Amino acid sequence: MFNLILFGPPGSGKGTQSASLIQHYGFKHLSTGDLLRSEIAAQTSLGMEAKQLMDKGLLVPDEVVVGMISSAIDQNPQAKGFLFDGFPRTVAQAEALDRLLEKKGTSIRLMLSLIVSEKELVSRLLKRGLTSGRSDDTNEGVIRERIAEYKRKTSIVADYYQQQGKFAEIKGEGSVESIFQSITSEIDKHPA
Ligand code: B4P
Repeated sequence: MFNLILFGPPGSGKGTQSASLIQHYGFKHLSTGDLLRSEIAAQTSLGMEAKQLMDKGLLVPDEVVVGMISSAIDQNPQAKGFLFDGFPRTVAQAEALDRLLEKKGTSIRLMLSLIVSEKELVSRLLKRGLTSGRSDDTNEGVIRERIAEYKRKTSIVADYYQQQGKFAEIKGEGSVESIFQSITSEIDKHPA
């Protein structure tokens, strides 16, 4: 089983590249952002609480996202491998993920980190905000807070996987296709 984490700041292309990677490799895609937005759309109490934080550019509590990922893993016993997109975003989430996968007799094979300048991140997210209807993409202040939250709590998660020898960086600027090629050539260096 090959389990991949696609990592990077908001707007770095995680969701965009995930769409092509699941087609190419048959991964089961688990995006905590998408799971949270489904809860918001269904107007559950979890979704309503998450929305308050997401609209400020802040992370949702670890226990909420870990609970969602745990049920999503349990609901997909036949998966050939998981692509984690936007998760883990804190060291506590990374540790919880290790424990969940260990119970299934598997582990993370690789974390790929998309490197994109802050100027480009802000410009991409503001552009997406024009059409996405996402309230966290329309306000530059909120976008900058999401990037600050990434620097405060998330960037350190890269060290966690680097120490385990499971980490590689990918240049995340350029065409979507050229970035996809760089990602697949890195994955193909790591047989399952
Ligand atoms: P997410 O849904 O994970 O969203 P994201 O980080 O904003 O976006 P992503 O990185 O996937 O976007 P992409 O680059 O593909 O998180 C939203 C919120 O949910 C968080 O702020 C947090 O509050 C909460 N949350 C989620 N997971 C959590 C967790 N684990 N713990 C706690 N809270 C959590 O796309 C960006 C834009 O760039 C698109 O418009 C795309 O078309 C464009 N783009 C992509 N590649 C490009 C390229 N090469 N060139 C030009 N444009 C490109």
